[in-house]
Amino acid sequence: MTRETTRVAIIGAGPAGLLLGWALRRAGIDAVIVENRSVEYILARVRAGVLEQGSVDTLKRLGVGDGVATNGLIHDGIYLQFAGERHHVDFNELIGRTVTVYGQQAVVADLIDAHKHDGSPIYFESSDVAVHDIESPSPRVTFGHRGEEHDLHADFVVGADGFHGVCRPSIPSSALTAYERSYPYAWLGILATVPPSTDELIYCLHEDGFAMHSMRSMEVSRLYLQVDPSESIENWSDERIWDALHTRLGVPGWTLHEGEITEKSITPMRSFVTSTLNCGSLFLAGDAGHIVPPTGAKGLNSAIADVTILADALIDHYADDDVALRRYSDVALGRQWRIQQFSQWMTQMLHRHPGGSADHEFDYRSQLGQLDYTTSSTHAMRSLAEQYTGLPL
Ligand code: RFL
Ligand code: PHB
Repeated sequence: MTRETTRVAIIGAGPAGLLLGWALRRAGIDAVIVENRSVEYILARVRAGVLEQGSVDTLKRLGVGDGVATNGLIHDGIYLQFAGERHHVDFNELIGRTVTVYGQQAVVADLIDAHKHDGSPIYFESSDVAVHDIESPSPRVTFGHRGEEHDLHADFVVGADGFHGVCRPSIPSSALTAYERSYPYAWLGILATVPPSTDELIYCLHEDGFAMHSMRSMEVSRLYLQVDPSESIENWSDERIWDALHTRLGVPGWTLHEGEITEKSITPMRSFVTSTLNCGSLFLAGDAGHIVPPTGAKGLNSAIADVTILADALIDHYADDDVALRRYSDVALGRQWRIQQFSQWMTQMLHRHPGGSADHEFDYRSQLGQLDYTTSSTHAMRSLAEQYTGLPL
């Protein structure tokens, strides 16, 4: 058994864990990151694509913003499409803010690169990761790594291990309530090697269901289709996917360009929030504490927001000021519930609710009314712009 000590033991090398480890390291606070997947697996994982202005500012402030500054695509707004018409919502014109298209994969690659040169140790491919004694001031993490058993002692453990991690379940059930809802739809997402057919993201409500056109670069497009959650990816040939995308996204005078599909998968949609992000010496950050449906592009940005708040609170703690650390859970969850509301609103406005009932047809027409209002009232567009580009920390 190898015994080690550190200040902060971080579980998970996703964006939350990597950014926290990096922020602490820059402040001279020792941290160790324990991850159960391989570095190759993490670098290949395709997920979110849009960074709020505040997330970009955070990456730059922490010295890991060169990639996003060089390769990020700044977008002034988005398109909302419904009833066969496409409407532009110009955030920059409405409120003077923008978003940046830069894949989560690239954020993670930049962070791993920074850690390699001058960062916290990362134990990739760890097995049987478990947290102990979280209700005491000296918690521990045990794990196997390259045939050795490790016993890592820390002042704090941070669960940045995503929705399916081990940290949230290690909080006694009497200390935590889960608030959640599921949605009767899922997203089929593809990556295609073809220049985007649009300059900014298109979110579309069509009679057949939601569709979206996003991108990763000027060479790679990312597109999504609403499908049933029980749908199997085997039922979706490339041809069927492109046909559905043409049908849903098509407007007169516009062409959707097809390309080779290099990745396709189906992601279920869920909203989930824990009642607390703190139990004793354990703190949760990112997807470990909350999940949103992807329609508002908030998952990655929320992880970055949590970490920004938590890193500053831990830095204060080591400067003998505990106020922010004690308030972390309340502050992060307060912001999170606003994001939950926005993500739920965007999701319900833009997806076709399944079923053949009278409600179903009523809902669709009511959604068209909501979209008509949202794209024609300056007040409504400003509200959308404010939330999509990111609430202040
Ligand atoms: P992550 O990225 O899930 O990272 C958690 C890390 O913890 C590791 N881990 C463990 N490590 C050690 N021991 C254990 N027992 C462990 N269990 C897990 C995992 O391997 C992983 O490396 O969480 P983090 O850092 O909080 O970041 C959050 C974001 O990843 C997430 O919010 C978004 O990607 C959500 N999301 C999307 N958000 C968007 O805004 N737009 C999107 O298009 C979008 N697509 C997605 C997504 C999430 C997906 N998931 C979770 C299945 C697509 C998918 C497929
Ligand atoms: C993406 O590019 O993957 C993406 C963009 C915006 C969203 C969701 C996903 O709301």
